[in-house]
Amino acid sequence: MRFDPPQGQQWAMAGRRTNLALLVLLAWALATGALAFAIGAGWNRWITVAHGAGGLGTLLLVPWKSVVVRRGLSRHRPGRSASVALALAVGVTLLSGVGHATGLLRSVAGLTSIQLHVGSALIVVPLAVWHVMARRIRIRRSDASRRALLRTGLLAAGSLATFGLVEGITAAVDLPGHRRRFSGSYLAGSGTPAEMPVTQWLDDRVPAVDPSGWTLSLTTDRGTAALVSLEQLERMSEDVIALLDCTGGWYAEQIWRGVRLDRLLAMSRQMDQSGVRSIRVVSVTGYARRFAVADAPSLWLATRVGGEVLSAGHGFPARIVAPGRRGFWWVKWVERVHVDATPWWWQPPYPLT
Ligand SMILES: Nc1nc2c(c(=O)[nH]1)N[C@H]1C(S)=C(S)[C@@H](COP(=O)(O)O)O[C@H]1N2
Ligand SMILES: [Mo]
Repeated sequence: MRFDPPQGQQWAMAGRRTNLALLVLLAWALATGALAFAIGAGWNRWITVAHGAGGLGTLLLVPWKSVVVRRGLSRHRPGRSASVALALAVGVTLLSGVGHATGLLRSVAGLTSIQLHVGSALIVVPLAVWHVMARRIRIRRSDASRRALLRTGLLAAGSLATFGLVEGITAAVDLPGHRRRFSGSYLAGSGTPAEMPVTQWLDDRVPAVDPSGWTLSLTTDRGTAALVSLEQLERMSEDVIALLDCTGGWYAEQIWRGVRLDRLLAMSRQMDQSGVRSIRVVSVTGYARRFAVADAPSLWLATRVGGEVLSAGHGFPARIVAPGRRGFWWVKWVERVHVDATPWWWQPPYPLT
């Protein structure tokens, strides 16, 4: 004869599974979201699909989670307000994510929906860590059973279907979100640099660079290898059509004019050495990114866009043009190019300022 556990215990088990599934979905959304910011290539489409499905999947669990929440609230445990804050932050993250994806909500109170999305997600992380510590989920052998696998498969299929539904509606009603790039970004000022947004990664400010006092320093660990004037740069420049795709959620293609980095390095024999592994491009403001030396032939130091000298906001006098990379690689207001033996990946995955 089968033994049926009493109602309460059955619910406790369902609750435990719901919590575990939510935790996995949150971790999944966080990982895919971070990855989507890192990738500029076309296969980023699959990451954004995985990200959207993971996020929307949490909605499928709301009926079960609401039972868990009701039971939890009735027990008056400490940390209740932190749990409510977590729920709110998750809600804001979901709303702003869907708002951006559909185009129904592009900005709130001076913040773009992406800024809101990332900001609230970063609030979710510590709260979720606390929540899991305070309300421990015990992992059981049965979590890896065939039944559990089946449930996981159902949740994954349901999440993808929900994502497909949102995408389908967006397309059918022709919401703005239908005309986004694979990265999820919206078109903004292609071919018209003046209409392209001026964006900083975090807290950088547009500096006023005096062209008469500006020279580009090419440096190695042993010191300055060469100084390059703006006129010299201009003389070595060529046109390159490249698309800037900001993680803030917009993109634009422009005709840039700049010097290819491998040709720039070739100006000094000290720069072009065999032990050199990476190129660190440093802004007047201190903002910097490191590139693999092997990538130098597909990177440019640009002085012009759309035939005109760069505006202050867009990086005057010189900025990196990095086709196929997300916007935060396109260092503006460059004053120094440094080469050394450090591997390119020896840097935070995203800028810290
Ligand atoms: N020095 C510096 N360069 C920077 C940034 C920054 O904050 N500081 N932001 C980057 C980011 S996130 C983007 S999307 C592009 C935006 O370029 P734009 O302002 O010319 O559109 O610049 C990049 N270069
Ligand atoms: Mo950006």
